[in-house]
Amino acid sequence: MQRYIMCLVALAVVVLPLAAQTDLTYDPSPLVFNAVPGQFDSKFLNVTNTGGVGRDYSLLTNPPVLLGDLVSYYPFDNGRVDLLTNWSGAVSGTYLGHDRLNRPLQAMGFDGVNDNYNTWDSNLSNAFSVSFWARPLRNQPMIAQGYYNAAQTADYLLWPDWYASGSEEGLGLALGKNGLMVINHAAAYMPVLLSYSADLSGWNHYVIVFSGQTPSLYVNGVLVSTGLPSPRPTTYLSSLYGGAAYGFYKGFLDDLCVYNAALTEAQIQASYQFTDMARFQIQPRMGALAAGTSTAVAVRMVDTSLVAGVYGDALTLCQMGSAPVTTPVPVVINVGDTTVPLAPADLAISYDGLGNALLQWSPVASATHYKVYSGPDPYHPEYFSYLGHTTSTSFSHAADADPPSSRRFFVVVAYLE
Ligand SMILES: [Ca+2]
Repeated sequence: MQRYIMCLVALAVVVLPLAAQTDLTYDPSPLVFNAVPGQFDSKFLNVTNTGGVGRDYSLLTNPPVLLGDLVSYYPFDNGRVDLLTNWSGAVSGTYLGHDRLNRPLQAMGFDGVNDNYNTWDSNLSNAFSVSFWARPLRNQPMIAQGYYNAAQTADYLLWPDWYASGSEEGLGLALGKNGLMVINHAAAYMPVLLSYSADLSGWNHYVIVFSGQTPSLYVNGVLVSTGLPSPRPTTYLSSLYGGAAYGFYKGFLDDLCVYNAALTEAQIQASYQFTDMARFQIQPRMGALAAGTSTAVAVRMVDTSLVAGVYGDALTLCQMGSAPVTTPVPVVINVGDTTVPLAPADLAISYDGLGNALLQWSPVASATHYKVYSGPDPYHPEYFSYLGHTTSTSFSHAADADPPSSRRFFVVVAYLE
C-alpha cells in the first residue's frame, strides 16, 4: 500500500507542470471543412483564455515536423512580429515589399545603406539552424574561405555579433546576387567559414545549419556547400538582420525561422516545401485575450488542388511569450465526390400559351427521383417554391397565379436515393 502512495506522489510531480503550460483552449476539435474540388470552405475556431491573466495567441500553419525545434517565426506579413514570442524587434529603417508570390507588404525590405532589424536574440549556440526566403538586389565582393583576422566588408544579411573572449564568436551571413558567405566575428577575428558563389538573383530558399562547429548551406532544399570548421568551441547565432559596421544587405527577406537544432534532411525539405497560407488563410492570425475571454478566428480552407477524399491536417495554436507553448489543432477536410452530377445536364421548357408548362430533361445516372422548384430570381434560391417531384424525366406544371408573361426560373434537382 505504501508503494502505491509513493507512485501517485511521483506521478503528480511529473504531470502538474505539463498541465499548467497553457491557458488557451479551442473548439471545435477537430475543425472540419466540407468542400468540393476547386472550392473553399470557411469555419470559425473559438480560442479561449481559461487563465487568470491576459494571454497572447497566434495560429501557425508551419509543418508539425518543424515545430518542436522552432524558436522564432517571422512571416513579415504586414508587420515584423515573431509569431512565437510576440517580439516585434528593434527596427531602423526597413520597409515591406512584395513576397515571392508577388503579394504586396509580405516581405521585409532592406535598403543596403543603413536599414537593420534586431530580432529576439535567442542566444542559441553550437547546434542551430536558420531558414528563410531571400531576394538580394545587388552583388557583393565574394571572399575565399579562410581563417582571417582582418575586418571583412560584405553585404551582411545577418550581422555577426562580436565577442571579446578567445573561445567565442558570433555567426553572420552575407548575401548578394552572386553568392552567400558565413562570416563569424570576435576580437581580431573574422573568418569566412563558408563562401558559395552562384547566381542567387530572384527569390531562393536558404537553410544554414550549424553543427559540429561547421556551417552547411542548403539552397532550395539542396545541400550546396559545407564550410570550414570553426576553431572556436562556442558559436552563437546573431540577431541583427540587415547589416552594421562592415556592410549592409540590399534586398528582401521573408519567412525567417530560427531553430534550436541542426535540422534533418526531412525537416529541410519540409521547410522548403512550406508556403504559409497555401491551404489555410487565418484572420486574425494573432491577438490578445483578456483573462476568461474568447475570440472567434476565421479559418478559410483555400487549397483547390485537393481531389475528392478525406484529409487529415493540423494547425497549431500558440500561446505567445518568452516561453511559447504550442498545441496542435486537428483538422479534417472532407472533399466531396462530384463525379455524379446532382442536376440534369439540360432542361427544356415548353408553354401551351395558357400558362401550363412542360419541363423535360436528360436523365441523371443512378437518380431515383427529381424535385422541381420555381422562383423569380436564380440568385435568390431562398425564394424558390417546391412544385413537386417525379421519377420520370418530365414534369407538367399547371398554370398558377403568375400570369403566363411573368418571368420565372425552374430548378430540377436529381436525388440518388
Ligand atoms: Ca511573408
